[in-house]
Amino acid sequence: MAFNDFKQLQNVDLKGFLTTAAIGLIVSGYLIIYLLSHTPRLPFDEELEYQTIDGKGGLVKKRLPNVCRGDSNKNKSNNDNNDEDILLSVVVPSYNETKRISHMLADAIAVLQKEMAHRWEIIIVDDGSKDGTSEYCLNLSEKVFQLQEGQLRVVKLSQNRGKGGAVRHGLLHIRGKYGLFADADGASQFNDVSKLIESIKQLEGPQGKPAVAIGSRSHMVNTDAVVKRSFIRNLLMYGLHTLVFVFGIRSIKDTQCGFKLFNRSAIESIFPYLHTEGWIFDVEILMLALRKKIPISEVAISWHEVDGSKMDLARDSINMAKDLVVIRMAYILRIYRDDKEC
Ligand SMILES: Nc1nc2c(ncn2[C@@H]2O[C@H](COP(=O)(O)OP(=O)(O)OP(=O)(O)O)[C@@H](O)[C@H]2O)c(=O)[nH]1
Ligand SMILES: *[C@@H]1O[C@H](CO)[C@@H](O)[C@H](O)[C@H]1NC(C)=O
Ligand SMILES: *[C@@H]1O[C@H](CO)[C@@H](O)[C@H](O)[C@H]1NC(C)=O
Ligand SMILES: *[C@@H]1O[C@H](CO)[C@@H](O)[C@H](O)[C@H]1NC(C)=O
Ligand SMILES: [Mg+2]
Repeated sequence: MAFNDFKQLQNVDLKGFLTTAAIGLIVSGYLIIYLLSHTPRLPFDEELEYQTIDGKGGLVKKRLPNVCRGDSNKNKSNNDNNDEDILLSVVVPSYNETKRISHMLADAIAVLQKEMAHRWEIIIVDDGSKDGTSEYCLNLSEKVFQLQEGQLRVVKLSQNRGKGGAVRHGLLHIRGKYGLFADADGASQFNDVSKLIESIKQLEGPQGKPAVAIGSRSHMVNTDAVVKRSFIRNLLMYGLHTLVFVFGIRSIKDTQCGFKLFNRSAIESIFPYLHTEGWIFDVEILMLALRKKIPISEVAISWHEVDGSKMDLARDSINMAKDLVVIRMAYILRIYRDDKEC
């Protein structure tokens, strides 16, 4: 009798212990992911305005349109070019880019003017640069490119948000039917945008379904562009590829290319739900697209390394790895939702 009692007690104790441990583990796991999860900050009021040249040597400041409200800038104020006609909006996230951006802009503007007359705009999202990137770009648009009012718009973020935050902000305030984001370093040849547009048109079909076309460098892994990068850079690249593969995106070879095209409806269904503001945001974009069954095409593009990377290899790789795990776990634990704007 006494012996049996003892055994029972032990059994209860062990069960109790295991249950407590399991609950503790789940709760602390949830708590850790919750604490590491990220909500993009709301834009400050001044970040909802853009600056552009007025074509007479001065600058004007105006309110940005909002994709989610469905306004493609329909307030036909004193804009002489018809805003609703904009085909392509190019968002350029820029952080301390005075040394690199002029090449990229020259390349882009030449292609845009040739391929789509006046039906384009460029939105520079200056992510709290300390080197006068905004002023530099406005000056270029007047003195070098001789653009018209509204063609090149500069949005200045008062505080640095990270590339993901800047791209999100830019794409949510475009006028075009299509939105492209492109790196300021001009690493991709802007010409290739026509390949992306061709590809996205096939995906969206006649009904204009949401669609995404992304540039890909996966055909280049064995070429100079990649092989010549430093050993450590390539090691980190392979590490990241492995991690991305493990944490869920297997159908896409190059997730990180800074040249991605979305149609308006894809922007509406992806970007309001994007949590990540750091470097790994590309992966969350693609995850959201996959979850929402938005078709994605990968298009091979030309690419060359450009010096002056803003990436801090040690710090940023660790953050990317951490954010990648957080994104996947947060969606599993429903801390991140793809049906609730953040
Ligand atoms: N908004 C924002 N953009 C940034 C930040 N850091 C870099 N960028 C932009 O992100 C783009 C890519 O930056 P790069 O420094 O060229 O990155 P990279 O080392 O070439 O990285 P990969 O292109 O992924 O190989 C550029 O347009 C930068 O201006 C940032 O803190 N905030
Ligand atoms: C941007 O420029 C400021 C001022 O020159 C500098 O302190 C900062 O480290 C720069 N950031 C990057 C990522 O280059
Ligand atoms: C504007 O650009 C012109 C031509 O490149 C240059 O000469 C001038 O110094 C620039 N001004 C400013 C304020 O950057
Ligand atoms: C997708 O973008 C294209 C751009 O031409 C547009 O025509 C279409 O309406 C968009 N799809 C939806 C559902 O809005
Ligand atoms: Mg680059």
